[in-house]
Amino acid sequence: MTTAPIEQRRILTTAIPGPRSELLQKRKLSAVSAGVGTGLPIYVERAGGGIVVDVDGNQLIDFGSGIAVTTVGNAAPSVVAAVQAQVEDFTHTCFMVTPYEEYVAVCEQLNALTPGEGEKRSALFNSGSEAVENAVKIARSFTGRSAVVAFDHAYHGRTNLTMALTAKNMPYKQGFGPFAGEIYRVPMAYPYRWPTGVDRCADEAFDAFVSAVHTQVGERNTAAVIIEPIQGEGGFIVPPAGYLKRIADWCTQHGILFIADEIQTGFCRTGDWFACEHEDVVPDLITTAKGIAGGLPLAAVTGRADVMDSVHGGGLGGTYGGNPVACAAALGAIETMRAEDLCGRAREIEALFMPRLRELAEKFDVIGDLRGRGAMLALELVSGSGDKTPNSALTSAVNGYCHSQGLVTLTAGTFGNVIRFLPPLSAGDDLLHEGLDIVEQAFAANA
Ligand code: PLZ
Repeated sequence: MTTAPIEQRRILTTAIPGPRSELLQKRKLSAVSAGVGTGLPIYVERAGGGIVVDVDGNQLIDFGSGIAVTTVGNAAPSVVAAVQAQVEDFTHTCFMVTPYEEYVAVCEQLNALTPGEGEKRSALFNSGSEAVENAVKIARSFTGRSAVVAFDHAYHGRTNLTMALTAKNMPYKQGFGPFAGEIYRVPMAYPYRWPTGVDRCADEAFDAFVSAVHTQVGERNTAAVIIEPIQGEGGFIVPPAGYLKRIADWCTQHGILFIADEIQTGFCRTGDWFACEHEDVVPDLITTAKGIAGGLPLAAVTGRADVMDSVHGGGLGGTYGGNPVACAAALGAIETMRAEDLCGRAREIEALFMPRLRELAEKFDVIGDLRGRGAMLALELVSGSGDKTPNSALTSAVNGYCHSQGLVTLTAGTFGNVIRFLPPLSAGDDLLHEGLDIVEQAFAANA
């Protein structure tokens, strides 16, 4: 077993990817379905703090956290200890057959940590998509209505129902239909691209939402409205202040459940436990996954007790949902988030990144927008000189340059023109600064 801590330093020993990774990628191509892509095909041996170590001995700086998952850091000590202890006791019984305390304890934590003072209940699942599917099941069961309203640029998963909720065709939906019915799409309050300008975005987007639900769907047919408080895959789109609250309040007036999909934004990522808190919004249901368990597969639906308890006994479940090892990992991760004030750390990371990204945006007019919150920040790239045409070619070039220099970055956005930053909250300031140096060089070399 390797136990020496990973030196928190970027080291490039080969080109990226190196020869061992290239060999593994060759095996991948002949063994793994071509449908499963890899953004940066370095093969990982170890990871921790803010570093990913590959099989060639390269040490890359991590600005991706495995898509916002390893918020507490990779192989975080509290997660490792909890998993090791649990795995020796038992690995699985199925909570629906013979239950165990860890599942209940995770639900208690979720009920206490999510926004809202009222009584709450939770249910556990394996993936974010599965949590979203179950939130919709619960909303339909409670309201007796079937329609679900989702937004432009939304991402909610890759299963059949969640593909229908996801807005973007390529690569998520192309050729995979027919999709689940009774899903309706409305415009998103996207300040940077609102046709009549950022100042009119909040009011006009809200009016467009209300009008679309009223005229096309009918309030009394609508079970739920689902929204990511800051859109993730869609490009880290932050709606204007107050917009989420107006949507949530309008839902309450009409007996429609407001579902916050906090799968990417949750668990300290945006500087609060949940992004809704920043907007003083209390969702009826909230979906979580990713950051919850330090890298083990776990997801949840948490919400008002009357809503969650309206489902008939046995109506929710799954063989592995709330697996004991994943639950132990979550308890360890949540303990670390509390003990190390990782919400505070996410705000520090924002304070470290923002001035540097702002400077970059002033220097390069191809950076059309800089947005996000906490350790969830992004740059939207455009043609420049006032032309907002999405610049996906430059986005790929910048992303590729970062990879070649040993910085793991991710792209996002409906138009593929967003570079996003999701560092683990365990990464030290020096590494974060070094990563940002590389981002600067990437623009200098390509813009
Ligand atoms: N809801 C808000 O961000 C997952 C998907 C990456 P799963 N986002 C990363 C990809 O290309 O598959 C996500 C999300 C939001 C739901 C999901 C779905 O979570 O755990 O991937 O099913």
